[in-house]
Amino acid sequence: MNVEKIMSDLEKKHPGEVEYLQAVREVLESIEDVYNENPQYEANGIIERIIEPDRILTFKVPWVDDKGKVHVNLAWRVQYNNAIGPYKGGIRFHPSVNLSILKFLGFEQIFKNSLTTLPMGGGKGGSDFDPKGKSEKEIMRFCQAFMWELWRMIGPDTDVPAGDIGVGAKEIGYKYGMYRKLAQENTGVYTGKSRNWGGSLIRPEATGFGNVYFAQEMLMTKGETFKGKTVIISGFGNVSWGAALKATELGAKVVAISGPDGYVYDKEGISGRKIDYMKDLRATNEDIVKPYSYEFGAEFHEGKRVWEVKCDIALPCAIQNELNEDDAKILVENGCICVSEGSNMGCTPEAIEVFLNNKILFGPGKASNAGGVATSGLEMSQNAMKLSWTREEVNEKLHQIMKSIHEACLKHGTESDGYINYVKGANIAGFLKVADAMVEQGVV
Ligand code: NDP
Ligand code: 2IT
Repeated sequence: MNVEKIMSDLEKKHPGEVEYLQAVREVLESIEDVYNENPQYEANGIIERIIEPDRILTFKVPWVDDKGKVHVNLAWRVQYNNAIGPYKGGIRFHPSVNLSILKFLGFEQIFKNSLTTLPMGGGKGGSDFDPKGKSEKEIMRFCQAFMWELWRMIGPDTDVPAGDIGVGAKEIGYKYGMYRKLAQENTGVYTGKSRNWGGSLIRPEATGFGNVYFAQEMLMTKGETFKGKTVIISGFGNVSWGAALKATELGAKVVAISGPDGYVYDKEGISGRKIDYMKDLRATNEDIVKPYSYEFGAEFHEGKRVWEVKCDIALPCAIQNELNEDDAKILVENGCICVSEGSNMGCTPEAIEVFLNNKILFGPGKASNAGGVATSGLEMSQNAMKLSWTREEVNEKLHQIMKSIHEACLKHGTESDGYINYVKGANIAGFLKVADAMVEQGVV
């Protein structure tokens, strides 16, 4: 495999799709050796077939605001690869959403879903709709209009969407309601559903819990635990909330969370009621973290980056490329021993290089944040069986899955000096299962 040649051809075909190209390059660089050692992959054109999505649906979403004004947003569903199961992946509503971002997310999702041990293919979707400042009714009308188009493409055994940034339980409710009406069926086509109509316990917490479980496994390779550690987290949404909850439960002290407006530093630790408050803050749809500082008398650092706070463990849980090379250097200088991504591609390639060069523990999102989609997979199983598992059962299964993902990373990512390169490990383990399935099923 000639990575540079593949990348330069891809850049010509998809100019300007920077996030997509970044995600593909990282995977290709990791799997190059394994690919070359297995000629059946080249013979079956696996790279050419895996880097392009199976299909992309692009559609417009016309909707009417509370004042009667008509708006039109763009939306997409990227069905990337279904070699090991139905297309599976979240829907993101954010003004920055474009095809490059959805392709990067869909591509990552193939390998992440493969790592979960469950039969799920990769997909992603979303719209450039901005939920910030929208009323409840506007959000409902937008979700309904979005589903009006998307429902044709999805189904419990073809493509199963879920949430992501800007799409939580409320939006999933509105979308599922419209799907049910149009498709005239009540199946498990969406995950992240409410408990009363087919949702799984633990799904809201799953990404954050899974990230902490994964970090816990990484720490154990160094004889460390969360107990007594200082933790910083970016974001204050669903993923950050779950991570704060579990890290605190394991005896760590979470001292900072952040928003696009800056970060909050709470030296007493963000625990108990303060963690619940994160959900209220996100629910305001204003996307600012500052009010936490009035509510609990903590410091607010306007426009500052949370990575400057001294910590043992850092959990990026907001958005792609949110932690750059300079941030990584500051973290390492401040003695940080572990970085585990809740966000997808949260760290830039340069930041990852700093972590790997300094041989600190680094968990890449496709391994460390796989707990969200893994629990979606468990929700699909419960829906198919028409029953629901207890909180303990789901949590135990999630914990086991995160341990097995960690094992897979160890198997494929341990270097000759004993350092575990989790980026390489996750990419290789995720790739092999899908590539083998594609070989076994022929060129389709
Ligand atoms: P959030 O509700 O937390 O939204 C993330 C927010 O990050 C955006 O609204 C964005 O704000 C904000 N942001 C941008 N820059 C910063 C910053 N410097 N500090 C803090 N926030 C910032 O979303 P989720 O909790 O659902 O998702 C968080 C991440 O986790 C995403 O990367 C997502 O892809 C990933 N993830 C989510 C899963 C899930 O099940 N929900 C599963 C696996 C991964 P603005 O709008 O102003 O740009
Ligand atoms: O990035 C992700 O893994 C998600 N947003 C969750 C996907 C899912 O189908 O649960």
